Amino acid sequence: STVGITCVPFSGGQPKGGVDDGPVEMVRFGILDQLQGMGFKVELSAGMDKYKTMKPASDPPIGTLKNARYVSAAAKRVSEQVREHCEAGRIAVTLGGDHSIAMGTLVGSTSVYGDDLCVIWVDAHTDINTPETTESGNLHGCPLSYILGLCGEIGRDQPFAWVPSGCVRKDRLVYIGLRDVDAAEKVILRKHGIKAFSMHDVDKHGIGRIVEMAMDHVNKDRTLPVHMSFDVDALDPSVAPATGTPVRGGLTFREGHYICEAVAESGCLVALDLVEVNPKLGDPESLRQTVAVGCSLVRCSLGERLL
Ligand code: DIR
Ligand code: MN
Ligand code: MN
Ligand code: MN
Repeated sequence: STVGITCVPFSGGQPKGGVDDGPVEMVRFGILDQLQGMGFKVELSAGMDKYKTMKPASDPPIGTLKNARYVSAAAKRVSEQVREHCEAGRIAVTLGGDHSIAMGTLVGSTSVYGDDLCVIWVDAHTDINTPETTESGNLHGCPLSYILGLCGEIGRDQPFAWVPSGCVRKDRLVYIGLRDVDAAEKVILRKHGIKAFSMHDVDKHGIGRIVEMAMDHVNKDRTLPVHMSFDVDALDPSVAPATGTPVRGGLTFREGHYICEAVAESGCLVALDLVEVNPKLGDPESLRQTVAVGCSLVRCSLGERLL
């Protein structure tokens, strides 16, 4: 089978430079060859450098939102590249870039798989602020509010009018790894009954049980297509230090890999995002370690086995 890779060197959804170098570092580390070595045909989306040139000359804040036009243009292009992969029956793997690009990956995958699509969001954060609730104004903290159709007026306006609001069903989203959720986001989760497993839940039940419960929630019969969006900051900073918003108390190396292995075993994965690797943060060893773990999570999600 074929893997369709989209590299998105984009950092406009948050203030720290460097996360736009994530994809090129993962490619330099050998992710394409590694996937070929696993027996996949690898199809790489063309024109990744174009993302660097999409910044509009003028992009004043919309409410508190920063770089809204830039984020919108990049995410729209991502959605087209991911859609092409999904249409061709490839597993769409998107290498970020900050997590705002998931607005594009999910529009791309749902445009092909419709509202059957299940989303497993692995992250320290919920990324579900609306344009009304975001305190930071950073769009990497907001993609899911657009996708689920939770935004008020500001969100439905330009430049994001191209996002089909509500393209993912609220009962087909599940989180794993949470430990840094804004007060307003907690209200949103509760109000809409969105299933979420925090690090407390991982401690309590163990990662095996958590992944099973997460799958049972969104995909009881294991027949629906799954899109996993993996923010590397879900891992503990001791495992993945080179990321923009590290939070203590995260997933261990094995817990992160277990999630990917279990998703691979389900046979349901149609799309995968690996985001927020920032090679500019930290020393060379932190960088190497984070890029290596990012590549390894991608391989495991695509079925690399220990035995
Ligand atoms: C915070 C942090 N909830 C925000 N979010 C992060 O800016 O909306 N997401 N770091 O990855
Ligand atoms: Mn995060
Ligand atoms: Mn983020
Ligand atoms: Mn995130």
